[in-house]
Amino acid sequence: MVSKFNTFYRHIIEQERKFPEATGQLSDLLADIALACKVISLEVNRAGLIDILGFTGEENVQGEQVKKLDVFANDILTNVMKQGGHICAVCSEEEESFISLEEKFTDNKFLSNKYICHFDPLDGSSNIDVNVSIGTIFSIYNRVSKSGPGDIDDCLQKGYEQVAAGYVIYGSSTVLTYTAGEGVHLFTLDPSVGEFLLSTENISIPKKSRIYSVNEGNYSKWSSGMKKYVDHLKQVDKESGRPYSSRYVGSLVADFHRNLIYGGIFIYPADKKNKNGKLRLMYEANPLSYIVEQAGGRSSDGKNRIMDIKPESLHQRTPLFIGSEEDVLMAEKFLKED
Ligand code: AHM
Ligand code: MG
Repeated sequence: MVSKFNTFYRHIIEQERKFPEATGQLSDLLADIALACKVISLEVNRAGLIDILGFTGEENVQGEQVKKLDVFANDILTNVMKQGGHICAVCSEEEESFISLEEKFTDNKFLSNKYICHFDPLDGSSNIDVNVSIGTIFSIYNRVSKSGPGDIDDCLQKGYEQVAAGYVIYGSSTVLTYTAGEGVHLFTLDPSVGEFLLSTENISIPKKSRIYSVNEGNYSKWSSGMKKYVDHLKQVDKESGRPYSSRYVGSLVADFHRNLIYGGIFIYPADKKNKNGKLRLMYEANPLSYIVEQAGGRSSDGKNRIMDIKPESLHQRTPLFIGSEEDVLMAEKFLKED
């Protein structure tokens, strides 16, 4: 239970005040992201109506072209980032390359565009048209270059260099979960006041769970270690809490969020067809890994810690095993047999 009424913005400012050298820019940047996500949330809620009225891809009553939701989310996020002036590069799962940005407030005594931001603007795209939860994932790094617009080295940093990460789920309510390295905190959007209000502070993921989330339709393409691991989870053994329950929404943010709260392991492994799995290191795996580790969980590609992987390209994929620590450790043990 939260004892005091607190907004997202007030919470991040309070967190930033713990560091005397902080300039307040990270708080402003996170507030910009939250604003963009409120706009996306509104549009997601209207999506069903837009479909009924047959607008998508056509002109609406004002004679404007109606954008697909994922394009809309990408445009809102990149535009808000461009206007905010806090970042020197924005990288999006929807864009081939990164967009570099000049410093905006040149009279500021601090370098204004000191951050890099990565987005998966609308994760769970296959669920957009069927009213199942989807979300936005974001990740923030300090720039490594000294000045000017950001470059590729700014954009390709290891996950452990993140200064903040989070996601917003557009579901039965809109929730925002974030970390800036001081625990994981959850906010719920109150649509009547238009604010994200603090729901839970310092979330910790259960050390061991009874839930696994994986697309089991790919079973025939898995390695022998992966097959044995999932077979193991399904065997009956009261003492170790098996069989596990299977829960798979098909939206990473939604599967991850449930497992963060109840405990669980989410897996998207490598398989015969997708040698590096399906999910993207920079846009999906790294931000969720930062969150899970802050919550006391674990995240790996089956062998190595996700946040230690040196990225070679923006859209690089990685196998992902993420969630309750003991479950991820167990999965890694089975994969060693491969
Ligand atoms: P997306 O970014 O195009 O939505 O793809 C990522 C999604 C994840 O949200 C989800 O976990 C996964 O793809 C589902 O993949 P599959 O349909 O192969 O199970
Ligand atoms: Mg995605």
